[in-house]
Amino acid sequence: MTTDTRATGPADEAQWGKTACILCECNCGVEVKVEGRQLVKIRGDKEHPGSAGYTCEKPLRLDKYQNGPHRIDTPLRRRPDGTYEEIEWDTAIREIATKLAKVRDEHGGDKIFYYGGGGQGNHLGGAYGRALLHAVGAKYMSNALAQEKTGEAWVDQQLYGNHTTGDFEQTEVAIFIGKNPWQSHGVARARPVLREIARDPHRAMIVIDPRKSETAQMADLHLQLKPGTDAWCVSAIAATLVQEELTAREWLDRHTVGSDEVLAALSRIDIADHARRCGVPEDLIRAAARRIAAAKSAATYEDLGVQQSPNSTLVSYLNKMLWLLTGNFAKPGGVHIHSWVFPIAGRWYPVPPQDGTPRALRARRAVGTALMRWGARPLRRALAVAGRSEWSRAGADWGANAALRAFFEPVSVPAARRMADALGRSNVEGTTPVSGANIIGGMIPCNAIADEILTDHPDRLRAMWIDASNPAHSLAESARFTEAMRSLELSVVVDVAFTETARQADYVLPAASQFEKYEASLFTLHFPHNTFQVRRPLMDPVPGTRSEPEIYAAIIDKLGVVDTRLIDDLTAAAGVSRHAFALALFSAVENQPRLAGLVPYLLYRTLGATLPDGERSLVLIWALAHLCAIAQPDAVRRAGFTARGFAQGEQLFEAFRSRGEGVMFADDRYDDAWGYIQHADGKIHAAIPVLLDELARITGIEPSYTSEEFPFTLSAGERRSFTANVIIRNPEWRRRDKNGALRMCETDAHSLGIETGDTVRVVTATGSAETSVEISDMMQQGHLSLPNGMGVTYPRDGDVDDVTGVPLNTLTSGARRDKFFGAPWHKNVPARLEVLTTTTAPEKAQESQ
Ligand SMILES: Nc1nc2c(c(=O)[nH]1)N[C@H]1C(S)=C(S)[C@@H](COP(=O)(O)OP(=O)(O)OC[C@H]3O[C@@H](n4cnc5c(=O)[nH]c(N)nc54)[C@H](O)[C@@H]3O)O[C@H]1N2
Ligand SMILES: Nc1nc2c(c(=O)[nH]1)N[C@H]1C(S)=C(S)[C@@H](COP(=O)(O)OP(=O)(O)OC[C@H]3O[C@@H](n4cnc5c(=O)[nH]c(N)nc54)[C@H](O)[C@@H]3O)O[C@H]1N2
Ligand code: SF4
Ligand SMILES: [Mo]
Repeated sequence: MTTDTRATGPADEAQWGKTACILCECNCGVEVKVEGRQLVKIRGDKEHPGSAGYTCEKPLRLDKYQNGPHRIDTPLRRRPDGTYEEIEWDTAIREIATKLAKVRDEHGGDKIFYYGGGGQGNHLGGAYGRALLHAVGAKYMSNALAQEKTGEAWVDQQLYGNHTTGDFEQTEVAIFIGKNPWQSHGVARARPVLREIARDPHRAMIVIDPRKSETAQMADLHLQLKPGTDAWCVSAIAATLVQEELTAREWLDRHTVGSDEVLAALSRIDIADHARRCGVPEDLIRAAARRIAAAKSAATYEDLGVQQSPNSTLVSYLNKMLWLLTGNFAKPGGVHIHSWVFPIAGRWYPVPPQDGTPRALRARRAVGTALMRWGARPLRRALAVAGRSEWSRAGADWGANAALRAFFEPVSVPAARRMADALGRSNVEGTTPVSGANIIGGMIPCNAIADEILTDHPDRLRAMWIDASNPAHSLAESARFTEAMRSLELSVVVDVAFTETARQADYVLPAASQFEKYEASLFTLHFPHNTFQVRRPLMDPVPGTRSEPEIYAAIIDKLGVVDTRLIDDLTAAAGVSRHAFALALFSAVENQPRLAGLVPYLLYRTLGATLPDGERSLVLIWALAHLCAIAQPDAVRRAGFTARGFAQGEQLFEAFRSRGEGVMFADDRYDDAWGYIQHADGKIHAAIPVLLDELARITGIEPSYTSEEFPFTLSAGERRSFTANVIIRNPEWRRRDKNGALRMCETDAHSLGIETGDTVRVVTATGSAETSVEISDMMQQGHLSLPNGMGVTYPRDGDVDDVTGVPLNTLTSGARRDKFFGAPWHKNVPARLEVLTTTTAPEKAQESQ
């Protein structure tokens, strides 16, 4: 039990515990008053280093995530008739491990697919899940990022090999492209930050959105384009920068290569013609470009409006040209590459310390690596023997400490890289075996998953492990994904709820909730002050549920892929000291590189046992703290962790563990952004030939996505005040818009003879759904918008399942996707409406008589 670790203070404060909101990637710090198992009061935590007390309206009802009939508390096994029976944990673990091993042995471990591993607030479990991938020899995995962010990630890789974030707190001109931060956040303390920009006459906001979204309503310039035409709109802005000579030529010459090709391509764009195609007045496009160019600083943020629309990868590239061509990189208010605790997708990059590298480093690295590699076993044996008495333990610790001091600097980067590459899986590249889809950041496109299963290709996927995600609901074309799941030899779902995906799985494993175990989110994307919060459990797990680290460790135990002598030796080393353990672990991995991917499991089973009761899963945070300090020693030092070498990671870990409100772990400098570029020449590689070709191609295309049969464009997935993916299933958590109405403009509604509150059937090429209508002046003619996160089952009065709102992916198609990285076009679904009830129209008619 963990009550003793919670906040102390006046009697009535005793039940308040620190944690975070888990409803979006911002993970604002909150304090929660717990009574029994209820989260009775929730308030922003002023001590949180990122959110500083801010929250939006959503977290107040987090209890509806924590408690309710949706929670499952026993493993379930599917019967042939599709119903589920409760089974014991031991049975579940044994049967699943046996079946995983069978698929591995008969078809190869690479036929086992891993999906998910975390949501908006939980990444610790998924990090342990990476060990399972390695234990079965899996190769392919994916998660929700591969249906939104991988196109942008690829563009980032080409340009500078890293991830960027905009400085919206300070920027003079904020540019939001298919992004509505008022509702969806993504920017820390989004609403005060937006209000501040809107209020300040010297700053400006430019919004590119077919809707007059809450953010667009605050904008100085709203480019209300036709849905799906961003490629023409954003290229016209970039072309204006070039053709009106508003680019930062000198800066580009100094800091980039290939910008001439970009400038040449953009100089060929017919701005007036592109303006016409996207439906935005040419004057407005030119005004936007001039405002950006005149500003001291500008930063852009693109999101689903373009990432789940046609030409998404090209638009990601064009978006970056807006700040790049104007030199808005690595300066206050601009766009920056930032530090990480651990990159959620992509490579782990060490940034060498600036105080010079000792000359003998290479020699010491060679000696240190050789010693680790060849001395691994004797070292472990010695530590095991030393662990037996206090006297020899002290001596062994002294020796280990001295060895680490001598060799840490030269060997820590290569050793850490080995582990980070294995865990980050960024070294998995290429294409998928069946459909040939591009793998980015180690992930296959979500839209390719069903293609990789529903085939008789010998290399098709045969088993799937799904953790903390609901793909049967959240991925395009639910029916096809469901069919794919059912055709597998084995499917396992780990979740807190009996989700749409769980209802298709062979086994369902009930997880402890995010308030019942240690958790953390790896969305550490801030600049210059990057923060990370490790959250303690607020209560014990619901009996019958288990944390993911426990689940993964139990399955890997059963798979029997790790020599028990290694576990014994590492445990003995952990008994000596963390120095000794680190040395033993590093050398074990150096000696047997395949162990790198199993590190989370090895840690959990060995060093984890030395942590106080209940804190075992924090052992991975220990490793992450070290990886973080090894990767960015200077930024971590500036954040106050001034010890050197191994001790710096220890210092950071202690802070992660003890500061419940979160920790500012890195203090970046504007100049660091240059050091964070991963190209050897330290420059931004501005030209991406394949996308410049694509730009030339689309200039010849007249965008048109609708037809006589489907005259509307449906945006399937608007973020609203009370949507949060499907983290909270209970529809009662919504204080407004409970049913998630379809928004449309007045002209369209009246031409169909309908009013707010009427019911229509939305029909697409894939499916249809009934929904109520809300007339909204946010919408332009021909554009419809439905909220995300709806349409899930929820048990009413104990057992009857209710569904509130539209399950969007019954309407979407897996085939309509980006040609490069497969992102679905959820924001651009051709649709028609059939009017079902028009209750208000006759009333209106009566009123007017
Ligand atoms: N309240 C709430 N917040 C959330 C979430 C949530 O479920 N609810 N989910 C979180 C997640 S996972 C994500 S990825 C983010 C997403 O955050 P956003 O991408 O900001 O959210 P959306 O509302 O999906 O889309 C943003 C805007 O794209 C516009 N749009 C539609 N079609 C087009 C188009 O063709 N071009 C352009 N330029 N714009 C278009 C829409 O009108 C909308 O205003 O939100 C996060 N935050
Ligand atoms: N049509 C359409 N489809 C979309 C979108 C859209 O706009 N339109 N948005 C897309 C986007 S951007 C995203 S990010 C995805 C999100 O879709 P998913 O990745 O499927 O995420 P969620 O729906 O939030 O599902 C998270 C799951 O984690 C479970 N969970 C919560 N806590 C825990 C825990 O501690 N442990 C475990 N094991 N499970 C837990 C929840 O019960 C839930 O089932 O949806 C995508 N799908
Ligand atoms: S939903 Fe997002 S912005 Fe709102 S409180 Fe939660 S983490 Fe913060
Ligand atoms: Mo997302």
